[in-house]
Amino acid sequence: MKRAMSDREFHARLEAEALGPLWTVLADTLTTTPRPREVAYKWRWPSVRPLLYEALQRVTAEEAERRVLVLRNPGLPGPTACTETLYAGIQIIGPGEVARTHRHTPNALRFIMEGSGAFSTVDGERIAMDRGDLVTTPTWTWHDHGNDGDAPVVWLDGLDIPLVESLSGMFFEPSREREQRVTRAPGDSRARYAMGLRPAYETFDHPYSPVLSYPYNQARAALAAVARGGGGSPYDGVLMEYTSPLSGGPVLPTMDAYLQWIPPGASLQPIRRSSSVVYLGVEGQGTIMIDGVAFGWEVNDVVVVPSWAALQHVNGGHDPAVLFSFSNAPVLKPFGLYREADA
Ligand code: GTQ
Repeated sequence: MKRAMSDREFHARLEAEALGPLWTVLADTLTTTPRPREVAYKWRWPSVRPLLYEALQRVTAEEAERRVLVLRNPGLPGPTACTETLYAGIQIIGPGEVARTHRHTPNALRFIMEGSGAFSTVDGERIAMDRGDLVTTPTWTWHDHGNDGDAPVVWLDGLDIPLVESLSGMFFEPSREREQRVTRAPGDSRARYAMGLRPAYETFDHPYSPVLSYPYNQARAALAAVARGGGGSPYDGVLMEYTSPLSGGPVLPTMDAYLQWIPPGASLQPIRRSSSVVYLGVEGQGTIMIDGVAFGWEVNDVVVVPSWAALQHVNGGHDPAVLFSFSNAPVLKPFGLYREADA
């Protein structure tokens, strides 16, 4: 085709009209497979912990609203992005402190890493937070945190902040009450929905699990029992999903969560997934191979696995390895965007 003017000059005239050629960007847009900007990364607990305890001295929970070190993905520009859609942070609350009541559209989950005696009050129910527990504060639920113990309590926060931002769905509201009044009996959500029973006279009309707490002793016992029975997947070992007892689906509409057991000596099969996953070491140690690079992990290390990276779990030790993880798979699945492939 004959071109009277240079392409460069044509593209400049397009740009002046807020137009652009598709044909120069098509191959970088309709990529064969996902090409996320998020990169594989590991945050080592021995590096994070002293900085977290320094933050405890430097800023009060009152000043900070939430005293959190954000796990910022080196491949992403945003100040709060661990993956393209997921936020992760490590929060610390000292004895007697209060992280005041607020609510927001992002969903949150917490996995307790260190300490005991903390609690979150979620929509009027006081939820205990002890090491290994999973506690959720679903979208738009009022929540405040406290610590009645005599030592700091630390947990991993998982939220869908980058997703909510990208969808322009962010809403936030502070409460007039610094601490919520407790209006529900202890264990109310568990009694109503986690015992294989449900109140026959009420409907729970929210897109998230009515169970706000999944204590570690129960989750760990289930995991170990299934592992003893020889169960497991060739890719993940014994991978148990925290579920909503009503839907059987994920605990939160935008994030699913798992507790996982990698048997001693296991070198599992590699797999790619179009979800992004944040892993937290809970017991023992292991290695996550990501696109051929070894990320050795120990307790309280965090490892992020990008979408479509080749992922392989290895446990070269003599003890079982236990991992917690959360992912954005629930956002992908309804739209046909979730895929897996052998790697
Ligand atoms: O505890 O409510 O890591 O609102 C980020 C935002 C924790 C929280 C975070 C939050 C919270």
